[in-house]
Amino acid sequence: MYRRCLLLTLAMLVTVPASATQFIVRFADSASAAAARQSDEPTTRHKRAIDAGQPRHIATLATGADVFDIEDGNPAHFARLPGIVSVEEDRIIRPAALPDPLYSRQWSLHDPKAGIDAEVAWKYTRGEGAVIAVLDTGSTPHPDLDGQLLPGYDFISDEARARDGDGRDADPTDEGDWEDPGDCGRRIGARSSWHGTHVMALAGARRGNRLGIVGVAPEAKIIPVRVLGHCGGRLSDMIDALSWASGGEVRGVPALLRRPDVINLSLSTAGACGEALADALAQARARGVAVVVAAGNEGVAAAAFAPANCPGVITVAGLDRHASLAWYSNHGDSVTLAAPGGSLSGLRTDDLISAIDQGSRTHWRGVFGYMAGTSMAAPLVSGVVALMRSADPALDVAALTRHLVDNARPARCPHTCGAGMLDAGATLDAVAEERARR
Ligand SMILES: [Ca+2]
Ligand SMILES: [Ca+2]
Ligand SMILES: [Ca+2]
Repeated sequence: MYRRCLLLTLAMLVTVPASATQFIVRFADSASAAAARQSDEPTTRHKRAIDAGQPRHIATLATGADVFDIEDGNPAHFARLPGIVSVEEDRIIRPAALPDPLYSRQWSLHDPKAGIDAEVAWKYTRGEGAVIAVLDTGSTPHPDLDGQLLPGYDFISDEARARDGDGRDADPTDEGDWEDPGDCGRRIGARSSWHGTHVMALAGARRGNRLGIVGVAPEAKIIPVRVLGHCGGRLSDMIDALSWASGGEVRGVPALLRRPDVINLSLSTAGACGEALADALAQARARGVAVVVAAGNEGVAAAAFAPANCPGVITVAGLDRHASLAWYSNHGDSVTLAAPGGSLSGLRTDDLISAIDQGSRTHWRGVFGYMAGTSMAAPLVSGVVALMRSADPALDVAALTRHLVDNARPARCPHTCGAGMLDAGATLDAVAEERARR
């Protein structure tokens, strides 16, 4: 019977690569094993010089199995040893492969100096139970966002701006924000940006799907809310979107199924924070929803741009590949903290890779591409807020902000960038510690 087992096993070993020379062998009884181990005696080794097929004993494992080496790598030579039950290749084992192929390019998450130390934060949570609303250009079908989105809404009232044939509607699909020459007060045209898709995936792209990137909070859900279309969006639409996305009532719009933990605003407009906008933001905060906003990309004081300059928001400046304030980033007293936004130096790998669409105008197919800006820095903070809420749902907006600020680490900012650089690991350590003390 053992002989038959051996033959079957050897038949399966046909696929062993030619380079394999070590095998793990199990014997039926200790006498057979002991006899086979004699092959490592010096006299037999000497004999091996004229017999490359002689199995040479290397070691005995804790389970009682034995490891043999065969010089020419042909396991058929085991046929000469009596009492063998099984033979298998002593395979090379490697570290578990990272299943998201572009994760290695996400320096913003794991670079020792310029990254936010996401892996430490993920020891506690990957965002289970948390929800992030992203008010932006809407979403486009993308495999790295499959299953990540909750029902959203399209708040663009103006049909021409929306490009979907009507005003507000329940479908927040990004219809493309391409510009022809002369559109939007600009002489040259532009491809569609797919800005909302890029921002959403930075915060919450799927993990472990063997595709693309990993979001900061890959187990959190995202509510796509469309407020930006062709040549941008109206403040009034954004105000209603903020009210709705924080659990408020908006006439004609069905209520949210689940109030989000954080709203991401990777958008800005020049000027003071108007009262209507400030009201909507204050209401969101009162409902327990944190609002994270981009500082803006004009390279000046963020105080000149709304909603970066609004009270009660978490305003995020952009850092480059070297953890210094990026040349384009707004800065100053309105900034709460900074996060990686990319260098925008022309070397694209120093920017942030995320999900986009390949279509130059309308949706074609989901791919991945690099972008830079405070728009990319903000969703990293929103993702960390989702992680914090997942780790401790009792945290209010003041506590969330305090944890981000207290656990930020120093960044090189010639003009101030608030508390410094977002540190997801230190922040989640602090949240877990505080929760354990309660
Ligand atoms: Ca519409
Ligand atoms: Ca629509
Ligand atoms: Ca992925």
